[in-house]
Amino acid sequence: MTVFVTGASVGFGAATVRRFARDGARVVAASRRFEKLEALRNELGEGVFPLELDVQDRAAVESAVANLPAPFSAIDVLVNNAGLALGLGSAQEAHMEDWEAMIDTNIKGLVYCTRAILPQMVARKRGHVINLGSIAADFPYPGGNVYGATKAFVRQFSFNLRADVLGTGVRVTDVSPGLSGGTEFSEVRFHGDKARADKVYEGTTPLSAEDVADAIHWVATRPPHVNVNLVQMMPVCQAFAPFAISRSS
Ligand code: NDP
Ligand code: 8X3
Repeated sequence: MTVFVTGASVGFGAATVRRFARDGARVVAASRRFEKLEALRNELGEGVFPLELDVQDRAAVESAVANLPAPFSAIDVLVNNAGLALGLGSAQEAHMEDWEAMIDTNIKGLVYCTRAILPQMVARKRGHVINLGSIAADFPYPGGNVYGATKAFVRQFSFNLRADVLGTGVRVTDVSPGLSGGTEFSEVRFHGDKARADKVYEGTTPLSAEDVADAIHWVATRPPHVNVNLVQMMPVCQAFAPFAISRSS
């Protein structure tokens, strides 16, 4: 099995590379920080192909996929994991640069990778696209604005992909985790403010990167006739908020 993981340098992506490599899969590990990908290859062996790639760069995505070395070029599983949240400000205050970066990565990057790899899956009549969504796709929260909307795109794109690939044997899954620690997610969201990021997880046992990698691995290893459409997962310490009501008196 050959797996292509975006956002593989840290977090869910690195855990996913480890999970599949442990089973003897060949894994293309793609992200911007090449030294972290090289470290993964050194840790896991020649079955890992480190690929420096910014998924926002459409030409780079197309060229990288077209020029993969032979043992890694026939991709069975694409894990569209590269993504980020930036900021937690309300829509009227948020920075347009943050919004653009989320749209360019979570939506456009995911679309570029999918479009570059899907045709070979359809031609081979097998393959699996696994997209990292989020509970933010389902449940709005203050400051989630564009991040949540990008993940709603991921959900709807995943389900629409299924409609298109019906009859080809290709599978599509949206894996949508909730509060997850042990990754750089909150540090990135708060622009490097580690103290603020750490507070997000204070007093909780969040999902770990390994929990999410397990879910990704599980959906990819079901029998070929089984398509898991959606995995929505939260840690036990997380549940749903009541509706917010603004009262004038
Ligand atoms: P991390 O910040 O730990 O990892 C994000 C990964 O994405 C990094 O490997 C980063 O690598 C990569 N990345 C970011 N931008 C680009 C880019 N332009 N091109 C290529 N790679 C990129 O986050 P998580 O592991 O926590 O999150 C992974 C995914 O899961 C994201 O899509 C996130 O939205 C989603 N998610 C996270 C949750 C959480 O609470 N942690 C919950 C639900 C969903 P590099 O910097 O080297 O490029
Ligand atoms: C990450 C989970 O709740 O921070 O997608 O949006 S949340």
